[in-house]
Amino acid sequence: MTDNPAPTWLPCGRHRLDLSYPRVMGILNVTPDSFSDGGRHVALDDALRHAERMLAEGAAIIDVGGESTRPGAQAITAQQELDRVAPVVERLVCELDALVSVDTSTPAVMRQTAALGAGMINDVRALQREGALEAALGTGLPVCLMHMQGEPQDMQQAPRYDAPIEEAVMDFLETRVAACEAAGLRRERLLIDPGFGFGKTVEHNLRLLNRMDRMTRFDLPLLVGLSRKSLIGKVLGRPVEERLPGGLALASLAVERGARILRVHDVGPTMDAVNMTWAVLREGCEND
Ligand code: 9MG
Repeated sequence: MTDNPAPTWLPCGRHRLDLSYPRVMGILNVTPDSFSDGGRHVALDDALRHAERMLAEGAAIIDVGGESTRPGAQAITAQQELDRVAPVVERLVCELDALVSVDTSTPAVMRQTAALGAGMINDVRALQREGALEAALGTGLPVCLMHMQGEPQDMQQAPRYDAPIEEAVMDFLETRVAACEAAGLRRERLLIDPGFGFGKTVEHNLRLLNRMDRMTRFDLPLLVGLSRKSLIGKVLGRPVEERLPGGLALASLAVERGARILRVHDVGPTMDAVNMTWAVLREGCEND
């Protein structure tokens, strides 16, 4: 799709992210109804401590989200989202000097968190909300464009596609990358994500991961989120708190299929899985 190889360094505000090897992004949900950490990190100090631990365990990025995107989640206002996210971003940047990604589709949140020092935008709606493209462009930050069919409220109601899932996802991402470039967003600032669990059945998710190596044709960094997702629950019959081993298997496979950023809840164990997988793929070890 392009003659340019995927960039090795991603400029993220004051940070430069080395993507010559796979990196881990720690999830920091600041939603009262988060599906996996059930609002435990809503208190600011708790959120900071949790982020500090993820950084100590090796996370390169902290992804802060104030709007739940779990199936069935209800929409919130821009002000509610800002009230949840902005104080956390500010403290992560000032106190921990963290590379913060903001999980948002809301233009005002993109603008204001960028002004507070956020280094990346993670948009599950791939900048399709009104004003989002312009807002992202104005920040100068890299943006992760994710595939989602439908909206969180209804996306899991019998999702179906007219084309094989990997083709549908790649067509969508190609269109969004082209729209971003046409609006002036530089390709070097874009990342792509197939959006596991977003408007997809278990079969869609399994097939998409198995064929994900095809997405490296974009020559854009590939970000994936598989941690604790219902796909693991459905295949293995595990509740959310017992999905780590399944998630590590998927993380390892994702790296083998070309993922460069893994968005996860359990940073320490994922670092081991990723580093072990990477050592095999490159037949070497940093500690030699
Ligand atoms: C916010 N969020 C939840 N799941 C996600 C996923 O799989 N990818 C990205 N980029 N963001 C996600």
